[in-house]
Amino acid sequence: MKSFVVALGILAVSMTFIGCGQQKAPPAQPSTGAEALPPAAAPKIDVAVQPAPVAPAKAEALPPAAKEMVIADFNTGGKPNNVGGDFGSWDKDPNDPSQGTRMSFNPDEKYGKDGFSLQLDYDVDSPNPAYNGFWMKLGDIDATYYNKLVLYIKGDEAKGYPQKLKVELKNAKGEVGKAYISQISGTWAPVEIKFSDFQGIKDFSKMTEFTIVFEDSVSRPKAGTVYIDSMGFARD
Ligand SMILES: [Ca+2]
Repeated sequence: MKSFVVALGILAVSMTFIGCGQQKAPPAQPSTGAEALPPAAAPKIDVAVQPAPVAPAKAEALPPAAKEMVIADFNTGGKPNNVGGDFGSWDKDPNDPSQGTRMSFNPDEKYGKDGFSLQLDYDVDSPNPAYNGFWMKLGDIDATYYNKLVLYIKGDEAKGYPQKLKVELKNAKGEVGKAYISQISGTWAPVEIKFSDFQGIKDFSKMTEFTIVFEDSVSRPKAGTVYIDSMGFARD
């Protein structure tokens, strides 16, 4: 009887060991199973053919444009003009000392309370053909919203001033529009010239330059001074 109990105990211990061995066995999982699988293909997105969504146009977003655009009020007493454009005087023949236009800024003769006007002292009294004047860049602005050139002008009573002078508007196409100002007096006066009155230019979508021309053929007297201020574009 005693030997039977011992044998039963050995059997129980053996079975316990066998059970433990079965529990401790590592799970039958292939360690390289994940690597063996082909890599999952990333979804291909071709950005170039995926157009960005276009925001719907908002008709009410545009504020009403001002009826006048000031291009040059000369109130800083220097360059550039109000649209960032350079300007200066020019002579047909810089080697002819008997003719020319001199540009300066005048704080006493000006249109409005503050700043300066542009003073142009011209001289076309020469034995040679003579014309000279003033040029100003317009920064390629689109003037199609407007329909006229506006500026203020005054002649100098003491030094004399021309009864007539030519103004030009040029565009990026190379068109040169020409018109004459003939209502100059010894007091500040507004000048308006409709775009349709400029001969030689049709396109006002990309404006490059504004010029003033004193010509020996029309400038009487042949030397004098005019003041210019608040030049720009406007619409009726
Ligand atoms: Ca001014």
